[in-house]
Amino acid sequence: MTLEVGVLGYRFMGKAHANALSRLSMFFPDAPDIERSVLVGRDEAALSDAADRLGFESIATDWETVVDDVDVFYNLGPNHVHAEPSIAALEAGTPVFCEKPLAPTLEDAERMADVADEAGVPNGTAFNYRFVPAIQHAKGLLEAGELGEIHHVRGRYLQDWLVDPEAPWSWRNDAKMAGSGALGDLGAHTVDLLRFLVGDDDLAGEMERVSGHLKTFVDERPVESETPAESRGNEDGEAVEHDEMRAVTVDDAYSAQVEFENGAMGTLEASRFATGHKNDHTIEIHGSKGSLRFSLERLNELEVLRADENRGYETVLVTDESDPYVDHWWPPGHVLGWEHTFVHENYEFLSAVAADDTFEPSFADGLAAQRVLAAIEASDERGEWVSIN
Ligand code: SOE
Repeated sequence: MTLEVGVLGYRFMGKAHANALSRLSMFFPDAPDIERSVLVGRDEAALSDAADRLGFESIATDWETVVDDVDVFYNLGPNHVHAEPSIAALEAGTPVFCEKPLAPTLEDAERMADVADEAGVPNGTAFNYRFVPAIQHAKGLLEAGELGEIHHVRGRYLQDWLVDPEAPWSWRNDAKMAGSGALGDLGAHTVDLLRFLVGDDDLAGEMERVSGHLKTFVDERPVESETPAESRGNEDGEAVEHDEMRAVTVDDAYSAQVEFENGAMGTLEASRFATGHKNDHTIEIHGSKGSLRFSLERLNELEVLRADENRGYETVLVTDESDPYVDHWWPPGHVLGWEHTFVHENYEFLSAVAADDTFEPSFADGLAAQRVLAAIEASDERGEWVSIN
């Protein structure tokens, strides 16, 4: 059976997922057969051009006609269009894969996760960094107890694309469309990765309470009439006037302290103002028997320190065919990159759809991350620690 995939969104994330979909049969021969069936957006001309480039059979400007017509629905639009199309698809019994953060608000994320639960069809939140081979390797070490009891967990996601006050406004700067700024866009990844790595009950457990701080450094930005396909900009294709300034209503950066269920301490941070850092996501974990470090900028490596060996951090090269997913690509040592994480997550999600199985990270995982983000925001507003419930 061939799965007909409908995709809403055709810029940055549309391209990343279309690339993944086009690689599947080439590198993952056991993946289900899929057809890039229909690409959904608002601007017909841009959509048609994108459909040609990204290999889609057809286009549609109204998602309502698509969601129950396809076998799988991908929601890769800006955050404010995550809820309604995803809910409609799930209600029609169509499996949904949705970009992160699951929604701009906790309320929307709750509605989405509730409907996903009732629908009982495969659903996924696109936290692609779970599918980095080195991260899966780290999870294996943690699950095997090789780091012992977890005491410290640190997650930092640094970018700098807004440090220039003239950098253009986009939906990512707007609270109604994005929900939050660096917090939701980058912090969601960190929170999810930490839940994935140490969230099990015998490790740190879930995050229990947080103390957060949010900061907006530049409160208005110029808008541009055209947004290049590669930018992080106006993915809904909205036309705007030159020289117009628009308010920035989200955070440019956040930091948070976290207490985990089992007593571990965490610190989280993300910024779009970290000069010189383009896409620098770092995770550090310290346990009673050892420590580990991962950096997205060196994603084929994992640094592991074992207390009983007294050799400091040693670099594990996660490029052998025995490493997760690597056997599907090139001979040992031929490194993987950012785009491979999308291929891996698409492979896992579509395999779950074909088998009518559950997939993780699900909408429930998207909601769990959103609860942490909402608590960080509430803590910043109230100036006190906030429990996550
Ligand atoms: C933002 O700059 C962004 O593109 C995020 O939206 C992605 O989720 C992240 O993977 C890279 O940075």
